Order: sequence, then C-alpha cells, then structure tokens
Amino acid sequence: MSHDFTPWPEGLAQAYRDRGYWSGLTLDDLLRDTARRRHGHTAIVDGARRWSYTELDRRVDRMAAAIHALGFEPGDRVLVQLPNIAEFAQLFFALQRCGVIPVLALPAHREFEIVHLAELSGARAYAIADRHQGFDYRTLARTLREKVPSVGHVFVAGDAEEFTAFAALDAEPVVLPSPSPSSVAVLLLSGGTTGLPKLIPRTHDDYHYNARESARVAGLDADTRYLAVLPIAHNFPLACPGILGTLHVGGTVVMCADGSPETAQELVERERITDTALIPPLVLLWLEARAWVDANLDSLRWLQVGGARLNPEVAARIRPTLGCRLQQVYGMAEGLLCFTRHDDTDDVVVNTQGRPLSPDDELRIVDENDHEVAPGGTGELQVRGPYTLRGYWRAEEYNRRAFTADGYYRSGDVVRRTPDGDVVVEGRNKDVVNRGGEKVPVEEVENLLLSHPAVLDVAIVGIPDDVLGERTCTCVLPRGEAPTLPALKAHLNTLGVAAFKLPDRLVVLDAFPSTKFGKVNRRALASQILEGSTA
Ligand code: OOB
Repeated sequence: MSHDFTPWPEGLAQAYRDRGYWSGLTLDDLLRDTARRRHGHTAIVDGARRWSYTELDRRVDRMAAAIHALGFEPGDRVLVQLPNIAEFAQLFFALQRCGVIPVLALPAHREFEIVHLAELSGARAYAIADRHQGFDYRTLARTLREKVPSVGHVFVAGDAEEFTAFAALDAEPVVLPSPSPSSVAVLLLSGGTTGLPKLIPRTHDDYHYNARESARVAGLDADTRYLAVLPIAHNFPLACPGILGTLHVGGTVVMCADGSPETAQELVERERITDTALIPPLVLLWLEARAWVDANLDSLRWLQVGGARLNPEVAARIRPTLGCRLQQVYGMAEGLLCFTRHDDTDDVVVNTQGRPLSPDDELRIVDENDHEVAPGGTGELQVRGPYTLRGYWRAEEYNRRAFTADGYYRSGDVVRRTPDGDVVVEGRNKDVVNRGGEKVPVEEVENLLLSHPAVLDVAIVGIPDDVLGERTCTCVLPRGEAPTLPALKAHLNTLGVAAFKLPDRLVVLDAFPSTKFGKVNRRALASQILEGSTA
C-alpha cells in the first residue's frame, strides 16, 4: 500500500543511491552482515544473558519462521511495546526478516495511546513483556483485544498466561523473501504533532543509512560496548547510533532495563561500557549520583546527550565529573540528526547542537511567511534529505500542513546557525512541551481534559524548570466549581494516558489571552503565569 507513506521523488532517490547513502540493504541485512563477520562475538548482554551474534541470528531465524508460519505477510504491522530487554532485539530483527513492520510504542504508553496506535497502524499483533516496573501489560493486552479486533495475536516476553509466549515463537528456519529496500522498515512514534499521535514511516534505505552514518560520526567500532539506557523504542537509542549502529559495527549492546543512575553506572563498571546516550535530566542525575554511587566509569569514552536543550553549565561539568567526553545530538524521529563532531572545540561541543549528519541534508531557516532569514538569523527550521520523512503514515490531510510544497518538513523548532554551520536550538513554535526529552503533545491532552465536567476550556503551556527544562502547566477555565489537580490527573488516568503527560501544575483562570485570530495566545499565557499574575 504505497499511499500509506510518501516516497521521495525519483530524481532525488536516484541521487541518494548514486551518492551511496541508500545502499539497497535492509535492516535484516544489517544484522546478517555483522553476524557473518563477528559470529562468536557478544552482540547483546541483558543481565546474566549474553548472546553472541550467531546466537542472536539463530534466535531471529527461528522466531521469524514462527511468525511467518502464523500467517504474517510482508507489510503487516506488529505493535511492539517492550522495555530494554534482549527480546526487543530478537523480535525487531525477526520482524525485519519476515518483512513485517514493527510499530514502536513506549513502555510508558497506556490504553489511550496503545488503542490509537493499534487502530492507526492496523496492527495484527501486539508484543509486550509480562510485567515491567510494576505494570502488568497483559491487562492492557486484554483491553486492546476487545477494542481493536484486528489485533489477532499477543506475544509475551515472560509469563504469557492465555497469550503466546516468546519462547513458543520457535520454528525451523525457512528462507523468506527480502523486502524491497525502499519499503517501510519501521514505524516510529512522533512526539511533535498536533492532534492524535502520528506515525513516522522509516524505510530500510533511509534507516540503514541513519544508523550506519551515525555510528561513523559517533566513532563506534567493534570494541564499542554501548549501554542502552533510554527506552529503545526511541529513535535516539535505537539508531542514532544506538543499538542498530552498534550492531552494524559489530560491537556489544548492553541492555539497562531501569533508568536509575545507580543501575546504569554499576553496569558501566561491570560491562566496561564505552558509549551511551542520555537526555538532559538524566545527565543531571548521573552527575549528582557521583556523590553516592561508587562505580568506576573509566571505560566510558563518549556520552551522547540529546532530546532537549542541554544547559551549557551542565555540559561543561560532564568531562570533569564523569571523565568522558560529550557529543551533543539534536535529532527528531522524523529524520534529521545533527551531531557535534569528535574534533570540535570545547566551545562548539558545549554551546551548539552540532552539524547535520549528511552532506545532503538541506536545512532552511524561515520566518513566519516561509521566507528564508538572513544568514545567522533565527527562525523555524525546515528540512529535507536522505533520511527525513516526506509524509506521516496515513495522514494525508495533516501532511499538507506539516510539509512545504517542495517537500521540506516543518520541524517546529526555532534555530539559528553559527558562521561555521553549527545549529543552535533556540526554542520552538509547535504545541509540544518538552519535559526533559519526553514530548507532551499539548493538543492531544487538552482534548482529553475537555471531557472533564468541570472544564469549560483548557490550554496547556510549558513553564521553565531547572531539572526538566520545562514542565506542563494546565490552565483551566472552570465550568462551575473549579477542578483540582488530583482530579484532573485521575481523569486522565481513567482515560488511560501515559503518566508523563499528566499535568504538573494547575492554574484556574477567568479568560485566556487571545491572538488576533481569536486563538489562545500560549506565549502570552505562559508569560502571564511566570510573572505570577495568575499563580
Ligand atoms: C529526539 O527525537 P523526538 O522525535 O523525540 O523529538 C524531537 C524534538 C526536536 O524537534 C526538538 O524540539 C527536540 O526534540 N530536541 C532538542 C534536542 N534534541 C531534540 N532540542 C534541543 N536540543 C537538542 N539536542 O528527541 C531525538 C531523536 C534522535 C536523536 C536525538 C534526539
């Protein structure tokens, strides 16, 4: 179904092939190629489990055969909601091997998001862990099966109860046809759109390049030992360079299933970790944890930080406190990645978000009329290139607003470039609150809050926060007696919303400031709250 996603124009696609960005390899080839070269070397470590490349490849073969035998066909979708465990990699590559498209949900998602993602993607199966961090995903699976009948199977890592255990997805390997490299390999979740969550189609060609080239710019090699701390359903730890980049170069991926700095730093010592990636609030926790966690971090060479603005003072503390070097990463699941380079000066590394990954990333900084600003000026970033999407999955109408006529993606980020071409992220003009890397889609949560009986109207704005960078403040015009913050949180919980989207703060008002078009003026509202006039 080619109209599910928007392909690149043929001329550009050919240029990307000619220049070697699109190699014609699939994500399954990525694993197979390394497995041939690095067979006995450890690919994945998860607690006491250590899988060599041969072992991983064999497990993938057997799982792919079992999924194929269940009747899954190339192009089918499977909704995957797994924590950072070895089975994530096994299933991910098994799906690639049968041409089935994983739809990557975050472990924090709940009924509201999961039902929507299953419906939007038309998923035929849902893959979960039995329990993780106190939550029983099998309960969610039962609800999903009731609400979305297309979900015919539930695969469970661990105790499957009435569902299919991962251990039972085991069959004699069969030869399966390879998908076309220009077809969709994975559907990532967007953090930054208006309305309901959107899915980002990433092709084999573009995502293979994304992982391969990120691994090169991050300096990964066969001695790399990468610690997966951030949830690996995120683009950053999955492929920038993350797990796919590490497996491409034949290194070792170590899974960290809980994000606490104690667990992670102890793993750095025990597994001699060389590289990892964090979001800014975790960097703060890692720095503070040095006071009480007595782990030897000598093996750590590079710390990648991205997802939200990294405060330059915090950036400057990384090397003295953790003993490793910093690489800033500014990226988006939609595609574009910028990295500071290993030979950049400290000034560039601390104060900028780096340069685009590809020579063919086309960046344009524009004013509110879509006119390019003068060099060095600040404006909204528009981008197109060999690994930036041309359209969201099944979102024809939305795509008309999210992309320009000539195929640039409107990022919603406000940036400028230094004379050397490094990008500095200055702000944002899209309706998202960036809670330290976790994106809260404002309109989606507002629409849910409108169904609360005591809410006449609602607007969510971001307010500055020392740890997270931003927190959500929910501003409400009450209907009758004003609602309380716990009541609004309880309401969202009943609707089954991920916990990171719950409001941090509530402000009750009589009216919202409005723009000249009669819409809520969020900027004015945020400054009103900051000035305390409505606290
Ligand atoms: C990453 O991806 P997403 O899709 O969760 O979020 C993208 C948005 C960007 O549009 C920008 O607003 C913000 O997150 N962002 C940053 C940033 N990195 C991302 N803002 C300031 N400084 C940074 N370094 O967050 C993501 C994907 C791949 C690699 C790294 C991050």
